[in-house]
Amino acid sequence: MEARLQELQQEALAKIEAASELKELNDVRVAYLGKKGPITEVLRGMGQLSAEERPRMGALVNEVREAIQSRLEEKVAQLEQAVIEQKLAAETIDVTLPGRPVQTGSHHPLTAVIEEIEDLFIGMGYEIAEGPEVEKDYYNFEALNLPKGHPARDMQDSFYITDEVLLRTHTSPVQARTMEKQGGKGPIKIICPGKVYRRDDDDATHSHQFMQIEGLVIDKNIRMSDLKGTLQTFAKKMFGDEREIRLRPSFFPFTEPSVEMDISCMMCHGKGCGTCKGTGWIEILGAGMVHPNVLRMAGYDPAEYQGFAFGMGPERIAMLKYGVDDIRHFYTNDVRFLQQFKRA
Ligand code: 2U9
Repeated sequence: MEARLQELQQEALAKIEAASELKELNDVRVAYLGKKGPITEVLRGMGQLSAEERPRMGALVNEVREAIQSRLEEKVAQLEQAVIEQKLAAETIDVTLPGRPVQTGSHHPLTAVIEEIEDLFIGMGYEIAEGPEVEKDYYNFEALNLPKGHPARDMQDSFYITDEVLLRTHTSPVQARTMEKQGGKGPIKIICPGKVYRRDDDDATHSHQFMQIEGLVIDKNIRMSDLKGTLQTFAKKMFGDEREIRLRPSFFPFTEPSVEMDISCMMCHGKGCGTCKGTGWIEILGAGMVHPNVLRMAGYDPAEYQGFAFGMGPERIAMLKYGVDDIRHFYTNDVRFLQQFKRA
């Protein structure tokens, strides 16, 4: 019986050593320490022993059980620790690795320029006004001193929907609507950004759809000097404090006098280069004092109120700012073009 117990203990300990899974250890526990196990069988045979033998054999059985149980507990703890360590190793993060760049979007270059211009004028006290892109002929032309028959109204230059409705060719109708809404009373200080449409063949500098930002200031005692100061401030904030501006006489039906504003070339500082076509100056926008006819048609008395207005094309400004050579890049959504403008 003693030899059997020693044999069982060796067998069980050998299986415990060889076990690599917790389940195997459980199988050993059930096989050797369970009610149906060989040690319980030995215990059943204890009845044949003498009274002197029984206590010694009983103690031996307990020693064997103890030896197997404690080795099982050690091995279970060992395997459980190994599982934890495997898990930790698998989940270990090397914090010294460089971070994965997060794919972020970025503003479209045109949006960035429009928002920069809007912020500049909002900082100067202007409000943003918007209006319909499908516009009445009256607000797009007549209210802007462009009566029927005026050459600027030629059908081939505009997308007419009906004789009286068209896609607006500038954002000036928004200013005309705002003046009319004011009923000829009170100051106005707005900028009007938005899409405009011209019936034009697209090429590197022309698009049938493009953006415009126009501005309008109406108040008492508004002078040309107010316009010049505003344009100079805009030019310096937008293109650099060292920029100079010059105003050249021009003509627009809705302003009198009308001017075109140039800024000194930021590439050659006035010497002459490709960007400024050798002139040292770059045309940025058109402007002028609001024509009295426009004031009157909107209900303002030109003897009491005066105003100035300006208009610019953000695509042209973006092309200058970013060195873009074809206006169509702004509209074809080519990722190769757009991703060059990712946030720095
Ligand atoms: C009202 C009165 C006057 C808006 C003006 C310009 C000059 C101008 C063009 C520049 C390039 C449009 O983007 S562009 O093609 N615009 O030069 N626009 S003054 O004058 C107004 C507008 C509304 C009631």
